Amino acid sequence: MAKKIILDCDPGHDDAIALILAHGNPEIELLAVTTVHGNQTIEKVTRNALAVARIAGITGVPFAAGASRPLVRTAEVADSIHGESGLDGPVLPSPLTEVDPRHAVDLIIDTIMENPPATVTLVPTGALTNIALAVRKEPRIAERVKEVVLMGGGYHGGNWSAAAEFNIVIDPEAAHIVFNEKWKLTMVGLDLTHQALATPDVVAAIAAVGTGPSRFVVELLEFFAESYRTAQGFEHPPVHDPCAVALVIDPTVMTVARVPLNVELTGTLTLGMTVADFRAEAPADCTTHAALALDHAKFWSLIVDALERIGDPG
Ligand code: PIR
Ligand code: CA
Repeated sequence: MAKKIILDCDPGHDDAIALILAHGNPEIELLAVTTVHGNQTIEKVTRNALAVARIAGITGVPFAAGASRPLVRTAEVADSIHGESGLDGPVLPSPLTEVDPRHAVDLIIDTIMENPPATVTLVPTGALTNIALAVRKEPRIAERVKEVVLMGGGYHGGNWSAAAEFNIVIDPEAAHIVFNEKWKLTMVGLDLTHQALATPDVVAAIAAVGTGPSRFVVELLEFFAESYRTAQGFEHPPVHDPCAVALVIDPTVMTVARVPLNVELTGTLTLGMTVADFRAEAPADCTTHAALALDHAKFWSLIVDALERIGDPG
């Protein structure tokens, strides 16, 4: 049976690839796409999500716009990485579809409550503002979801500060809410995603698919590579967000450990740090998990397979 997911994202180069992977993989049933402030403003990331839907031929899936700013803090964007549009590099087509009239938070709640218990997986790949608001508005989603598999955080260090990763630190209070709910949560953090490097062989395999969507992904990766070279000193860019989708598709694509996790809210140097306690075996009531090691070849073959399957949508 296909795995039902809600993708809550802020496209974003890697979010766009996560969306393409979710759409192109036969194991995934994409129930809804919701957007959140983050890589760029809510207006820009929502427009980007709809442009990606057009490129990949995603129809019949509701897209809804969510929170425009964090719960407590001032909004911050990652234009140094994703550019002025949030998806700089390729020429973006104008969207063919419109956003759902519902707020993302309501679409998330409705989708989870309309589906049978333990069938819907939440896949957040941006700030956790919408997810935190959703579980506060409708607390029953906490026991009704199957699990939460998110891209964010990391137990070794950050990318937006020495200690913290972008998705967590731009809305740490929201992340704190999400990490402390009693749902099963898996953090696919920087420790894992910094292994998902778009090396030249990977880019060549994607280019060889030879379709419009594959060219789009190559152009995304070229811009992302340049950002990562200049802003973060990486030789090849880490492609974060599709890792969370890949874990839902195939649990053998990475190793995961059950480990207590929490989010630092009061540190001066460590605000938004995701602290993992690896000292001893996790207590029986621990519901948090962290991704450890990636099967690089298996991961990238999922991306190539999804592009093959999508082909050239009309
Ligand atoms: C933000 C991102 C990626 C790189 C930097 N430097 C900043 C975005 C990605 O979309 C991903 O979801 C997460 N946030 C990685 O930190
Ligand atoms: Ca993202």
